[in-house]
Amino acid sequence: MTTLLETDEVHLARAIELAEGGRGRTTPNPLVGAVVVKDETVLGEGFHTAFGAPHAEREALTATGTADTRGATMYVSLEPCCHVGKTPPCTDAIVEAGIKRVVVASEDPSDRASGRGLGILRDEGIEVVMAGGELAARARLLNQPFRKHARTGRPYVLFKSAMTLDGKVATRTGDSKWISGEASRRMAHHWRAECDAVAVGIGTALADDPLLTARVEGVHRQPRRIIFDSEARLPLDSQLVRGAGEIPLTVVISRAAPRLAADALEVAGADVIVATGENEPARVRNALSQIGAAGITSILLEGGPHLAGAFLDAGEVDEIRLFVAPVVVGGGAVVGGGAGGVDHVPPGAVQLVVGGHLPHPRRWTPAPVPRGARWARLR
Ligand code: AOF
Ligand code: ZN
Repeated sequence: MTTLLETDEVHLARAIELAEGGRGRTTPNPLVGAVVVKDETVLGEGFHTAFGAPHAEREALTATGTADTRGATMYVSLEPCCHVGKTPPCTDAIVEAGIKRVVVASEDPSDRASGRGLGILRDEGIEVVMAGGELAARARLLNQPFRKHARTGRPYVLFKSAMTLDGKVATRTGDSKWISGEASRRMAHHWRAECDAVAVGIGTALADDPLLTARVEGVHRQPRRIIFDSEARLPLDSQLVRGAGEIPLTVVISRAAPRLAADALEVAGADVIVATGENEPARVRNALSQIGAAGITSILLEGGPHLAGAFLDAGEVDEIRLFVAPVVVGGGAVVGGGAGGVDHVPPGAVQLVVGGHLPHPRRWTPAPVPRGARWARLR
């Protein structure tokens, strides 16, 4: 790690900002931004716009047009790649362009990267500078799903829930009217579209017959739906199963599930996976490994305190976002709403959304904690 000049920090911060432009379109690949600068003049900027599209480094170099890039510095939010994937190696493009210095905000933990590209650049006589501190933290924070998936093979889990002032939780999913207002509904639907998959337990699926799709303006794709259904009880005529042809559906069952029911779900178009393990947390981890192996890097976990509890026990909740509704439901039960409860958040009422990253022994959430974030300790 080397101390950056103030101008370096400005350009690197810009590269991180540019990376955001690809949000929701690059998965399972990371968000990456790059800037090419020579003699304090920005020659080109770019970011990775979509899965399969050119990498940020190539976009930025293309944007320099006819400018002479020899001797320039490249600022990039993620370590440049040196492999041939959907696109050729960025290290080749950097060398060909005559870049003499590369400033990198975060390392790429995936197997085919992990410093290899940086070594190649150094061998070519290019100065490589790794950022530390807040810029590095910001760059890593951009790509939490990519990073956890690369390190563990399991998807990043974002647990979303809603509760009242007196601690009643919603039984119903994102559309739940009695606890979520319109603003929180819209927000939650955007989160669905930004994740590779949305997961609920069978209890929620049976109670609500949900679609679990992202129904909000500006959405580019639908998440896979994942139902944790140990006994394969998901009805064949549920909306989830009926839509399985258009929007992928995974049903996670256990060995105890009746074979006939599991086969019927598969015939109806669902992907059925059998989670193995001695107890529920072990089965959650096993399911996540299988889901991760299928290329899912992030899951929005919705609905069902039971399922959320199993994920928490498994140590697999990475982030929590919680809507707090300004209503008091009363009554003794933990679960409120529905008959006898309030129907909706009063019009104009302010809803809070609080959240934070959970501490984890194998952190993909870096220190320091960026401004505005808070640790949430649930246990
Ligand atoms: C990106 N965009 O701007 C950078 C990436 O299959 P490919 O060729 O698109 O390669 C994807 C990998 O390349 C990705 O997992 C990451 O390790 C590396 N860098 N990826 O999608 C980019 N710079
Ligand atoms: Zn690349």
